[in-house]
Amino acid sequence: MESVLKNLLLVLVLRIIVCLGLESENISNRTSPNHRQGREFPFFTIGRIANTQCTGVNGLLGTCQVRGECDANGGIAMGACSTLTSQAVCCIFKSTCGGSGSNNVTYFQNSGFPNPYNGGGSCTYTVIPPDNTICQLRIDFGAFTVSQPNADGLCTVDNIQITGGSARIPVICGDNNGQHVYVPFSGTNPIQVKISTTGSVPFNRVWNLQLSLIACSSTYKAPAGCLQYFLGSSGSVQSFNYGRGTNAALNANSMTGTRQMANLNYGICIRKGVGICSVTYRVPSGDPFSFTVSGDVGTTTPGSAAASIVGNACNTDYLIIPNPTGVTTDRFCGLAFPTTTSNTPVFVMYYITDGSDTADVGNRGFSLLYATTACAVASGK
Ligand SMILES: [Ca+2]
Repeated sequence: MESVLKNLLLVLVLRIIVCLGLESENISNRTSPNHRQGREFPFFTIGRIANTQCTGVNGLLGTCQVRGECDANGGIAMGACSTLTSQAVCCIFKSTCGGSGSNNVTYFQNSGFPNPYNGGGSCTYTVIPPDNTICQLRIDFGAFTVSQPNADGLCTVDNIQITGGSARIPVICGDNNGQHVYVPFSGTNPIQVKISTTGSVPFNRVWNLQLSLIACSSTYKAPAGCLQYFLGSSGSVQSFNYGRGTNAALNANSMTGTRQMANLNYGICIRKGVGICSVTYRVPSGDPFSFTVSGDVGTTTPGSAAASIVGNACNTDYLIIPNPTGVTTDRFCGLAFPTTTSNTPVFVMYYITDGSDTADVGNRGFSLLYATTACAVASGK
């Protein structure tokens, strides 16, 4: 019995060795333009490897590359990315202050990550689009925690500024784990991602930004005008720096400041799948502060129907949901949010804030759930 198993194992090992030999020959042949015909695995080419996104054994996203290419580019090999050959590795790129590159995916981290950075100065990573087939940069804030804004929502101590693209990207700070932004490239001009921190203010600053190039032909490309683009058929949307705690900063009236970022004006879009007709936004249960956009949290009970304000009375900080059904206005503010359904060609809402919060007290922004709904099936079928 044991000898049978040994023989089977030997045959298996020999088969693997033969296969790997064929494939590695195939790879080396493919690097030469003179050898493009009649290979054992005609679907398997170097070009195909180089262009594929992969997930490394550490869970990070990388680019499938031949091992030597990964080493030469300064990447870290994180496991195999092809079942056909061990020469193809999932190549992960990490960088910190002063870095630049054109990789499909790069992780831009604070110095010493995952430990926090307590110092000051500016830290920039520059993304260089390889050519004009790349249209957008998606930045996922795997981690991004820096100081809170001042009481008016201005990021005066720490902030992130993203420049060089063809759209204005708001300056943000505070707690933004899990947030993301899309930045459209302006031709092949580079985009700078700059994090500025004030060393004289002690704070455990942490960032790990996933920078992904989005091809013009990609189904993940955001529609024009969308700073954020949510791909799931349902999910949650939060304003930048939304959180359960209050901002400790006091405003000019010695009242609790806001967590909302000042001077915002951006679009939040939801992907509209095939056969989908509408999207509904609602507040989650269990968080009375989930819509505290304008007003005084101390004197009005957040979440009560009476605390909701709509229409032209919303003129400082507010959400616009175009073409909502069942209501006569598209503006929403105050300290509560009525469940709202919209059925525009592109699912979008706009978030606008002004430059101060002196008249308000203790607002936190919003945390809404969304769910898309399929079109009604025509009767008589
Ligand atoms: Ca305001």
